[in-house]
This record gives sequence, C-alpha cells and structure tokens, in this order.
Amino acid sequence: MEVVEYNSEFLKIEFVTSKIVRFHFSKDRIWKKNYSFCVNLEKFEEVDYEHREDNRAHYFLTSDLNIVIYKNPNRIQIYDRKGNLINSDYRDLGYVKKGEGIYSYKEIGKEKAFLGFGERIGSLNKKGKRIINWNTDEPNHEFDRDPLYQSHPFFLAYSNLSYGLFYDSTAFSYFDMGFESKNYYYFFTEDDELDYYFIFGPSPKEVIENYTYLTGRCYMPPLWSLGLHQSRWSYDSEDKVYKIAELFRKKNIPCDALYLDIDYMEGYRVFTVNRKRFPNFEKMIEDLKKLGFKVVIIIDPGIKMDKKYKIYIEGLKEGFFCKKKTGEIFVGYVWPRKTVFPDFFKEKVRKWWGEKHKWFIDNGIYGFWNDMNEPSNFSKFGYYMMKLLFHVFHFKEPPDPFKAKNFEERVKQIKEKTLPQDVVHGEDEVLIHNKVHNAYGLMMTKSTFDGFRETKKEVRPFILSRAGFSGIQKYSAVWCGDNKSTWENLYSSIVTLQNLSISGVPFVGEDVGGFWRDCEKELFIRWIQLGVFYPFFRIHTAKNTRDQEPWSFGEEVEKIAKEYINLRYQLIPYIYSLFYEAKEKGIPLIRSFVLEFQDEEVLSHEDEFMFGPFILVAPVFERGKREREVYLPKGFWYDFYTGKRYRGGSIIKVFAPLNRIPLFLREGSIVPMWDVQNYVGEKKQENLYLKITPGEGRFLYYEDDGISWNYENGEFNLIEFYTLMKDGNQYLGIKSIKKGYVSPIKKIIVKTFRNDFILDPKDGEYLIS
Ligand code: MIG
Repeated sequence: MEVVEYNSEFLKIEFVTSKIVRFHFSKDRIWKKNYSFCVNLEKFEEVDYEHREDNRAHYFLTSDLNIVIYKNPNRIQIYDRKGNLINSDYRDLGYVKKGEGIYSYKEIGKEKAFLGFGERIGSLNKKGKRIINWNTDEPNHEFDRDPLYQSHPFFLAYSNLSYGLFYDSTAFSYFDMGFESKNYYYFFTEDDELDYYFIFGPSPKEVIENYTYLTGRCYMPPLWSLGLHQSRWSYDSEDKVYKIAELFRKKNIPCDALYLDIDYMEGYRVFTVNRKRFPNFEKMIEDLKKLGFKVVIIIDPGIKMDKKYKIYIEGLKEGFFCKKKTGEIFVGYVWPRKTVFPDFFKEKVRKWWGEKHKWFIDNGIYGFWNDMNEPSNFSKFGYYMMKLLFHVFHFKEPPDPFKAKNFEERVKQIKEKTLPQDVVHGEDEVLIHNKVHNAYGLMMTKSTFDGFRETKKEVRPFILSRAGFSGIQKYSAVWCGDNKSTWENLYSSIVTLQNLSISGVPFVGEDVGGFWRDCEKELFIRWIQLGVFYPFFRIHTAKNTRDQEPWSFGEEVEKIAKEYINLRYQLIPYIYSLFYEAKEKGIPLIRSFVLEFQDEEVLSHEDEFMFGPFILVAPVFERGKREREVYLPKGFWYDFYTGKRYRGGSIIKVFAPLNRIPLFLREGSIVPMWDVQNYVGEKKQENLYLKITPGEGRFLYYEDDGISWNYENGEFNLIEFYTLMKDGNQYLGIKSIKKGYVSPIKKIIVKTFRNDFILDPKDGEYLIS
C-alpha cells in the first residue's frame, strides 16, 4: 500500500495482484469507505512492486504493470512492462469533485469496444452510450431502456491490451462511454469517495478471470438446476401444480423444477402458506419429489404491515426494518399493500431472515427465488393502479405512460421507484440509502444463501435473484426480469446475457417465451431453441397471459419443444463442466466472440454467441424466417446436425426450418453428453457420449455427486479429453487428472459424424478415425 498526494487530497494505491490495482481517494487520509459489499478486502496478497519517484511522477512497477502518477498536474497512466500505454486519465480530470459527486475521466484510446456493465438492453458495445447504475424494477424492456434490476459498475475495454475497470460504488452512479465526447469516457458517482480497480488482461478472458478473482465466483450449482424450470405467475393451487407435474411425466418431457409465485402465500405475507390454495403443502412437496421435481418458491423482501403477522411483529420488536432519518419506520406499498422492508445491511437481520427459510427447507424446498429486491416500491397510487389493472381488468402487461423525456427526468423517475433517499441502513444506521441502494438485493441474497448453508449443510441450494450488484454470482443465479413475448425481446436477450456474462455472472437466463403478453407458436419454438443455451433455462409468464407450457401451443410445437428440451438434458455434462470453469476462473458459459476469437470481425456479430468453447449458437429472431446469415469465425466449423463442414472467416447463409436452430461445432470439439432422462437423477448415467469434430482440441470434464458440498473436500473427478491428429488420423486422449469420486461412467461412446466408437473409460490414446 502506498499513499501519494493528489489534487491536495490523498490517493491510496493498493496492489491486489500484479495485474489488479486499487485506487482509493480521500480528503484527509482517513478513507471512510473501509468496507465493500463484494470485494474481500482482507484477501489482498503481498505483491512485489518497486516504487520510484522523480520530479515529474511516481512510478509503481509490478511484474506486469507500470503505473505512473504524474505530479503536476496530477494524472494517472498505466503501461504494460513493454512500455505500451494501456489506460490514461483524460488530462488532469482523473479525479474531479463537483456538485453532488465525483467524476473520473479517462481517455478513449485504442479501445475498440466497451463491454459488460452488468445487465443491459441495447447493443453489445456500449461505446458512445450513457449507462446508469441504479437497481430499478423496470417492466418495459424496449431497446436501450436503462437501467434494469442489477448494477455492475464494471466494464471490459476490448483491444489487443484489454483491461477492465471496476468502480466499487453502490451509490447512484453512471457511465458516459464517449456519449459526450469521443475523446473521453467518464464515471460519475454520488458516493463520498472514489474507489476503483484497474484490472489488466491483456486478453478479455484474463480480464474476466481477474475481475472475478476480485469480486468472487459461483459455486457448483446443484445438478438439477441445470434442467428445465417451469414457472408462471402463478400456479396458484395444488391442483394446478399436480396437473403440470403429471403432464410433464406423462408426455415424457424432461423438467426438474416447478415454481410457486406470490399466490402461494397467505395474502402476500412472506414465509407463510395459503392453506386454502395449498391445504397439503408438505405432502405436495413430497409427492412432487417422488415424481422427480424440485419446487422453487418466491420470496419477496417486503413485509406486510399487519399487527397479527408474526414476521412483522418480530421484526418490529427487534428494530429490523428500514427507517427514515427521523427514526420512524419507512412504509411503502408493494403487493401486500402497506409494506415494510428488512434492513439487510444489518448482520442480525440477515441472520434472522436466513433462519426464516428453515421450515421450507425442512420440508424439502431447495430453491428460493428472490424477487422485487431492488427493492421495488410501487407507491400508494402505483399499488392501487397495479391491483386494478391486474386483478380487476386482467391486463397482460403494465402500461408505459411515463417514458422519460431526458436523462435528468429518467434519473428522477427511477429514484422514486424504491426507498426514499433518506432511509438509513446498517448497524449504526449511518449508511444513507442513496449510497448503498445497489447492494440491497445482493445483501438479501447473501442472507438467503448463508441461511441455507447454516440450515442444511449437506445440500447446495438453488437461489435466483432479480436485483444484484457485482459479486451476485457468489450467491445466486440471475434472470433478467420482466421481458415481453416479443421478437424484439427474444433478440435483446441474446445481447443482454452476453454482457451480463462478461460481467462475471455465469448462471443467467431470461424468461423463455417472454413474460408479459401472450406468446405465439413460432416465437415459443424459437425461444425454447434459444433457451437450451441459456445457462438458466426457465419458462415463465405473467398473470393473465395464456398458458406457456411446452404443450400449450399444439402438437407440432410440443414435438419441437420436446426435442430441444431433450437436447438440453443431453448437454448437461458439458454444461456442468463449464460451470466448473466458471467456479475456478470466472469464465462464463455464454461467450461473446471476443472471448474466444481474436479478430476485429467478431465484434460485429452480437446476434450469435459461443456456448462454451465449442458450440456456436445462431438463434432465429424474426417471425417467418426459415434461413439466416451466420458469421463463422476463422477456422473450420461443422453443422451440428449433419456434420457438413464450413470454412470460417466469412458469412454463410443457412437453412433454418422451424424445427432447427442453427448450431455449429468448432473444429476440435469434444462435447460430453448424456442419455435423455426425465429429470436429473432419474437414470444412472453410465454412458458418456463424446461428440467430436475433426481437428485438435481439449476439454476438461468434471463430475461429482451433483448435490452436496463434498466437492469442497475433493470429492470430484476431472478428466482431460483431448484430440490429436497424427498422420492424418484423429486420436482421442483420455487422461484422468483428479479422482475423488466414484464415477458412474461404464462406457465412453465417441460420436464423430462418421462413426461411433465404444471405449472403456481408461486413460490412453485411441484411434477414432
Ligand atoms: O410485480 O411475483 O419479475 O417474475 O412473476 C410483479 C410476480 C412481481 C415480478 C417478477 C416476475 C413475477 C412477478 N413479479
């Protein structure tokens, strides 16, 4: 750690690793912001560096970087050790206090694209855009609508020296990425101090690896959560739930999870069950378990203000609810009408809340869905409006009458959709809402995760959160909230999920089929085909909309849907192994081309993505389309269905009938697959299929028991599969890297497009062509 003078204030420089540097400014050498909601500040290693100083500047040299801090005027520039400039403050404007907040300007140099920024609608590259960080319940996902439910003040600057910047601020903030001027970009925050990290690559994957080293990585999701999730607002009675479950099994359509949305509760009182609708709730969970289903229940943060309701009484007595500066409890309006909000910034509250899940966990619920945790607050008018529209007039989507005219109006509008600015949080109630707003959902989800781990030590939970901040991946999966059943929203999900993945969150998805409005046949088919390649694969739809189960659109649709859901289940071993890479290195499953290929061409094809290293997905996103153009990056590619070979580096036109989403396998692909089953665990998977294309490649296969935390004690296997070309022949190598778990695999079935080969799962190199 070093401190230098900066604009007659102070700059603290900390080295997290030789590639990650923290810059933290303060007025008076006190650094009030000595906490972080996502970075483990204790974890910083001892990093070797050299400090030199002359009249002009301070120089800090690590094994990878040369950080120059000019003295007069103050300006930060960062170079690699070969002397290439990576990032520079814009003139002397690297740290500017003005009005309500702080600005930090940087020069736009060689950066070809700015990617990441968490959950965003609009084009992949955010160069030239302005982007707000303020968790917002935004039900209208039209192009460029911003912000949404999550804030990740992080981006990846893509060039041949890629870097990232992470601004560890949970306050209201925004990025201007060359909107105002093409010469610079800036970050503005209403925080008290500027606290940010420079993260070097130089490859985009290394940036993500380093960023997630800082903010955390996911755990291995329970295997069942990689199957299909079926949801709607709401399956609101036992009968309905049983009926859905039975239909899935009768039709042999695989599915692992069924959802209970807000109507399972007693008058929207969280942690209760409506016994009129679910008289035998416990038995229902048991019965569903026998059929191979897990039940995921929604948990909203808002607590009904009701003097007879246990949770309200307890929280009130203990002082657990968010208060205004004046000391009185803040009362908002959400689904339970008058609503109070737990202060998740207090450790005691998190513990209390976590423990409240116990009854459900004891009764076999291993999945919790955290909604409305921005937190969303309707206002009194909004509440009655929502009631009227959804319960009386049966609307299928909320109207969007309040479109902001300009940036300032938008800021004002989003700040009104949540707790007031003067609510105070935390142990000593000194954290002002405006400064910590973006971490509310993160803290709720953390409380859920910790509570579960305390209560049920042997089982991994599945947690899903709508709101979040950087680091959310440590606790939960993320879905992007209330999209619509429109082609535009199918398209935007392709792009949104790429940026969210670049932001270090691997377990992501959108409502398949679309949430608001009635879905239509063709859209449903195309969305299911795409959803197979969402790491989190859930069908969900809003109140009052038509049914959205795989069989709801007639036989033709059902047949295609089933075929693709089957494919999803076959791909689970590939997906699970990719999650291992996400857990170890932070590398996401959905990969923009920039993560896998190095050339400029790849930037202009945001409507395609890689699913892991091998599968190129080119979704169809227009009605009536039966072909599409696909850009194949350099190298050789094979049509997933036919094995037809293509030379990459150009755009091709492919046939895309209704029952086919264009998919391509990269040369050197090794994709592990299973037999189809109705739910994870139905069959012991003794056959491991390897789908292989010509060329050379490698894949690290991971397996464990799929449900317990025993992998943390080494109970897992790693097998390296690789392909080699020798004298024009292809060989498959099998090399066990780690053995800690009894593998179910009895046979390895190699599937090239020409032949099948059956192998014993033993180390060696085998001729396969
Ligand atoms: O105000 O619980 O995004 O998935 O079905 C709407 C009802 C509240 C919003 C969620 C959506 C969920 C719905 N919720």
